[in-house]
Amino acid sequence: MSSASKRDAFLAVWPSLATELVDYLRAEGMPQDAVSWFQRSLDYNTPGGKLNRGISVVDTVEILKGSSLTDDEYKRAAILGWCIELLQAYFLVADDMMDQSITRRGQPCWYRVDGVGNIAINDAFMLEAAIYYLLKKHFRQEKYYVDLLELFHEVTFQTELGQLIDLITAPEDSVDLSKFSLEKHHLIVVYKTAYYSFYLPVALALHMAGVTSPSAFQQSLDILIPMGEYFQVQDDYLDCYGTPEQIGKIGTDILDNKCSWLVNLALKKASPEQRKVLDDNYGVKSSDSEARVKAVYAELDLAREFEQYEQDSYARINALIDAIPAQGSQDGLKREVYQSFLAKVYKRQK
Ligand code: GPP
Ligand code: MG
Ligand code: MG
Ligand code: MG
Repeated sequence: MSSASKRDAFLAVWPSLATELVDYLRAEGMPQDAVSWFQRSLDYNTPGGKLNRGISVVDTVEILKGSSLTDDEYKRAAILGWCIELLQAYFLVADDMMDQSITRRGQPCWYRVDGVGNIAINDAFMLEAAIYYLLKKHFRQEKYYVDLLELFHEVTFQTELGQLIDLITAPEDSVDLSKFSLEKHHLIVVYKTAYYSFYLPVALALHMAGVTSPSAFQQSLDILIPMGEYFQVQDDYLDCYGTPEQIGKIGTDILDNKCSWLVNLALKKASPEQRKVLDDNYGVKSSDSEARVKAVYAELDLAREFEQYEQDSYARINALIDAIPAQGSQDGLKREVYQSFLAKVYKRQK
């Protein structure tokens, strides 16, 4: 199946899930304006992205099974996929407020929509609550139900830890670039991105496929966490070098004093003069300062550094994948699970 038709098939499941969620509000006797508000928040924030995480659940379940899914198997895998997309929606609504972002997926960030503002905080909580409503409704009878709950809870906590260090490493009022390091960056991105974006889809698929052996989950972590780190370095790169048309959002990392991969590379390579420009302009909320930082990035040829990093990461992750026996490991995990994931993100432009 082409990736466009995969996307269409996955998207086709969404309306019925949104309906189940708003029907719950109706059943609780909520007023019509509340029902409409939730419907609008669900539709504005959940389906508009690349849907890589959600579709990966379906792809992985199919690869683990080794043949096409029945309609019912497809639907259930897609529901788990949509639960990750709801988790992502919850994180993004909140992250955009914390990062004071302007646009997301080519439209205004939800908190910036007329009449929304701080209500977006509650909307974020409701997007998270929707996950557990759907899990209970559709998976309560499965013996792996508790595993699903624990997994979502653990991965959410890990992401929040990552977000915490992301935020406290980037205070608005005191810029101190000596607090940054690639080690710090590694910790931030593994926690804020890799667990929920890369490990979670595969771990959900493993539970659904009835895999219980801890070594299967460990193998997934060993490969998917480095892949998630690579993905967030791409995100940091695109924040500066992607166009808003491409990436659907306006980069804010320099203005926000973020411990981005780019600034860490710049700090490693900068001359004393360049370091002074960075110290004076990084995290200063003005487009002139942002432009001065970007000029130093250009002098240091960070775009080339990134290309090199991308090649090296690709080789390193492929080596991890190739270490799995060609016929699959004992636990039934095949190289293809990881190859299909890597193919989705390698050299991505958005
Ligand atoms: C990506 O950071 C990380 C997240 C979206 C996780 C947020 C976690 C919470 C607990 C709210 P980012 O700010 O670089 O993403 P983007 O560039 O898409 O804004
Ligand atoms: Mg952000
Ligand atoms: Mg952020
Ligand atoms: Mg970013």
